[in-house]
Amino acid sequence: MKIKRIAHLGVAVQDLDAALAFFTGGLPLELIHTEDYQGMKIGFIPVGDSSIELLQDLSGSSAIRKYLDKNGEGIHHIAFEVDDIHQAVEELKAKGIKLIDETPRPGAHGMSIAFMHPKATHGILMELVQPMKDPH
Ligand code: CMX
Repeated sequence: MKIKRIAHLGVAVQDLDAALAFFTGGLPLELIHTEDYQGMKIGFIPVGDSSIELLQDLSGSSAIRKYLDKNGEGIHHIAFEVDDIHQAVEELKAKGIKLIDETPRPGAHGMSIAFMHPKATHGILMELVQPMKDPH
Protein backbone atom coordinates (compact mmCIF):
# COMPACT_ATOMS: atom_id res chain seq x y z
CA MET A 1 0.00 0.00 0.00
CA LYS A 2 1.22 3.48 -0.82
CA ILE A 3 -0.24 6.47 1.03
CA LYS A 4 0.00 9.37 -1.41
CA ARG A 5 -1.26 12.36 0.61
CA ILE A 6 -3.74 13.56 3.18
CA ALA A 7 -6.78 13.87 0.92
CA HIS A 8 -8.93 15.71 3.46
CA LEU A 9 -9.60 16.51 7.08
CA GLY A 10 -13.24 15.91 7.98
CA VAL A 11 -14.65 18.61 10.25
CA ALA A 12 -18.00 18.14 11.99
CA VAL A 13 -20.07 21.34 12.00
CA GLN A 14 -23.52 22.15 13.31
CA ASP A 15 -24.42 24.35 10.34
CA LEU A 16 -22.57 24.28 7.01
CA ASP A 17 -23.54 27.82 5.99
CA ALA A 18 -22.43 29.24 9.33
CA ALA A 19 -19.12 27.35 9.05
CA LEU A 20 -18.62 28.64 5.49
CA ALA A 21 -18.87 32.21 6.77
CA PHE A 22 -15.64 31.46 8.65
CA PHE A 23 -13.86 29.09 6.26
CA THR A 24 -14.50 31.07 3.06
CA GLY A 25 -15.23 34.52 4.53
CA GLY A 26 -12.84 34.72 7.46
CA LEU A 27 -10.19 32.55 5.79
CA PRO A 28 -9.21 33.08 2.14
CA LEU A 29 -10.48 29.65 1.01
CA GLU A 30 -13.07 28.60 -1.55
CA LEU A 31 -15.94 26.11 -1.51
CA ILE A 32 -15.71 24.00 -4.69
CA HIS A 33 -18.34 21.31 -4.16
CA THR A 34 -21.31 20.45 -1.96
CA GLU A 35 -23.16 17.17 -1.83
CA ASP A 36 -25.88 15.42 0.16
CA TYR A 37 -24.48 12.05 1.21
CA GLN A 38 -25.91 9.47 3.62
CA GLY A 39 -27.90 11.94 5.71
CA MET A 40 -25.19 14.60 5.70
CA LYS A 41 -24.52 17.82 3.83
CA ILE A 42 -20.85 17.88 2.83
CA GLY A 43 -18.78 20.81 1.57
CA PHE A 44 -15.27 20.54 0.08
CA ILE A 45 -12.73 23.34 0.51
CA PRO A 46 -9.30 22.81 -1.10
CA VAL A 47 -6.19 23.72 0.89
CA GLY A 48 -3.14 23.12 -1.30
CA ASP A 49 -3.01 19.43 -2.19
CA SER A 50 -5.60 18.54 0.49
CA SER A 51 -9.08 19.65 1.42
CA ILE A 52 -11.20 20.43 4.41
CA GLU A 53 -14.44 18.43 4.29
CA LEU A 54 -17.18 20.14 6.29
CA LEU A 55 -19.83 17.69 7.51
CA GLN A 56 -23.29 18.75 8.68
CA ASP A 57 -25.98 16.34 9.81
CA LEU A 58 -29.22 16.46 7.78
CA SER A 59 -31.10 13.32 8.76
CA GLY A 60 -30.87 13.53 12.54
CA SER A 61 -29.35 10.05 12.66
CA SER A 62 -26.10 10.27 10.66
CA ALA A 63 -22.64 9.38 12.01
CA ILE A 64 -22.01 13.12 12.33
CA ARG A 65 -25.12 13.71 14.50
CA LYS A 66 -23.92 11.22 17.09
CA TYR A 67 -20.42 12.70 17.02
CA LEU A 68 -21.65 16.30 17.39
CA ASP A 69 -23.98 15.39 20.26
CA LYS A 70 -21.10 13.70 22.08
CA ASN A 71 -18.16 15.96 21.23
CA GLY A 72 -19.39 19.17 19.62
CA GLU A 73 -17.79 20.65 16.52
CA GLY A 74 -14.21 19.73 15.56
CA ILE A 75 -11.95 17.45 13.57
CA HIS A 76 -13.86 14.23 12.91
CA HIS A 77 -11.52 12.19 10.69
CA ILE A 78 -8.40 12.14 8.51
CA ALA A 79 -8.56 10.72 4.99
CA PHE A 80 -5.49 9.27 3.27
CA GLU A 81 -5.43 8.78 -0.49
CA VAL A 82 -3.99 5.41 -1.41
CA ASP A 83 -2.92 4.07 -4.79
CA ASP A 84 -5.03 0.89 -4.57
CA ILE A 85 -7.81 0.87 -1.96
CA HIS A 86 -8.71 -2.82 -2.42
CA GLN A 87 -5.12 -3.89 -1.86
CA ALA A 88 -4.81 -1.45 1.08
CA VAL A 89 -7.89 -2.92 2.80
CA GLU A 90 -6.56 -6.46 2.32
CA GLU A 91 -3.18 -5.44 3.77
CA LEU A 92 -4.79 -3.87 6.86
CA LYS A 93 -6.99 -6.94 7.39
CA ALA A 94 -3.94 -9.23 7.10
CA LYS A 95 -2.26 -7.13 9.80
CA GLY A 96 -5.29 -7.52 12.06
CA ILE A 97 -6.20 -3.81 11.99
CA LYS A 98 -9.91 -3.38 12.69
CA LEU A 99 -11.89 -1.83 9.86
CA ILE A 100 -15.38 -0.36 9.80
CA ASP A 101 -15.58 -1.09 6.06
CA GLU A 102 -14.11 -4.48 5.21
CA THR A 103 -14.90 -3.77 1.56
CA PRO A 104 -14.43 -0.35 -0.08
CA ARG A 105 -17.68 1.46 -0.86
CA PRO A 106 -18.66 4.59 -2.82
CA GLY A 107 -18.07 7.77 -0.78
CA ALA A 108 -18.62 11.47 -1.36
CA HIS A 109 -16.99 13.45 -4.19
CA GLY A 110 -16.33 10.48 -6.50
CA MET A 111 -14.16 8.53 -4.10
CA SER A 112 -14.05 4.89 -3.17
CA ILE A 113 -13.70 4.82 0.64
CA ALA A 114 -13.03 2.55 3.61
CA PHE A 115 -12.90 3.56 7.27
CA MET A 116 -10.62 2.08 9.91
CA HIS A 117 -12.02 1.81 13.42
CA PRO A 118 -10.86 4.58 15.82
CA LYS A 119 -10.17 1.92 18.47
CA ALA A 120 -7.45 0.52 16.17
CA THR A 121 -5.88 3.89 15.31
CA HIS A 122 -5.08 5.55 18.65
CA GLY A 123 -8.40 7.38 18.82
CA ILE A 124 -8.38 8.97 15.36
CA LEU A 125 -11.05 7.99 12.86
CA MET A 126 -9.10 7.29 9.63
CA GLU A 127 -10.43 6.85 6.14
CA LEU A 128 -8.76 5.51 3.02
CA VAL A 129 -9.87 7.05 -0.26
CA GLN A 130 -9.12 6.49 -3.92
CA PRO A 131 -10.70 8.39 -6.82
CA MET A 132 -13.19 6.12 -8.60
CA LYS A 133 -12.27 5.66 -12.24
CA ASP A 134 -15.91 5.38 -13.18
CA PRO A 135 -18.20 6.67 -10.39
CA HIS A 136 -21.23 5.37 -12.33
N1 CMX B 1 -13.04 9.97 16.07
C1 CMX B 1 -12.51 9.27 17.11
N2 CMX B 1 -13.23 8.39 17.85
C2 CMX B 1 -14.53 8.24 17.51
C3 CMX B 1 -15.13 8.93 16.45
C4 CMX B 1 -14.33 9.84 15.71
N3 CMX B 1 -14.82 10.54 14.69
N4 CMX B 1 -16.43 8.57 16.36
C5 CMX B 1 -16.64 7.67 17.33
N5 CMX B 1 -15.51 7.48 18.02
C6 CMX B 1 -15.32 6.59 19.18
C7 CMX B 1 -16.27 7.00 20.28
O1 CMX B 1 -15.70 7.99 21.12
C8 CMX B 1 -16.51 5.70 21.02
O2 CMX B 1 -15.47 5.46 21.90
P1 CMX B 1 -15.79 4.93 23.41
O3 CMX B 1 -16.35 3.55 23.18
O4 CMX B 1 -14.46 4.94 24.07
O5 CMX B 1 -16.78 5.89 23.97
C9 CMX B 1 -16.45 4.65 19.90
O6 CMX B 1 -15.71 5.26 18.82
C10 CMX B 1 -17.82 4.24 19.40
O7 CMX B 1 -18.48 5.44 19.05
P2 CMX B 1 -20.02 5.70 19.20
O8 CMX B 1 -20.25 7.13 19.52
O9 CMX B 1 -20.67 4.65 20.05
O10 CMX B 1 -20.52 5.63 17.72
P3 CMX B 1 -20.82 4.40 16.82
O11 CMX B 1 -20.29 3.13 17.33
O12 CMX B 1 -22.24 4.45 16.48
O13 CMX B 1 -19.99 4.82 15.50
C11 CMX B 1 -18.13 4.91 14.11
C12 CMX B 1 -18.65 5.17 15.50
C13 CMX B 1 -16.73 5.53 13.97
C14 CMX B 1 -18.07 3.39 13.86
C15 CMX B 1 -19.12 5.55 13.07
O14 CMX B 1 -19.22 6.92 13.32
C16 CMX B 1 -18.75 5.31 11.64
O15 CMX B 1 -19.05 4.28 11.07
N6 CMX B 1 -18.08 6.28 10.99
C17 CMX B 1 -17.67 6.10 9.64
C18 CMX B 1 -18.62 6.79 8.69
C19 CMX B 1 -18.49 8.29 8.77
O16 CMX B 1 -18.00 8.82 9.75
N7 CMX B 1 -18.94 8.95 7.71
C20 CMX B 1 -18.82 10.39 7.62
C21 CMX B 1 -17.71 10.79 6.72
C22 CMX B 1 -18.10 10.90 5.26
C23 CMX B 1 -16.92 10.84 4.28
O17 CMX B 1 -15.83 11.41 4.51
O18 CMX B 1 -17.05 10.19 3.21
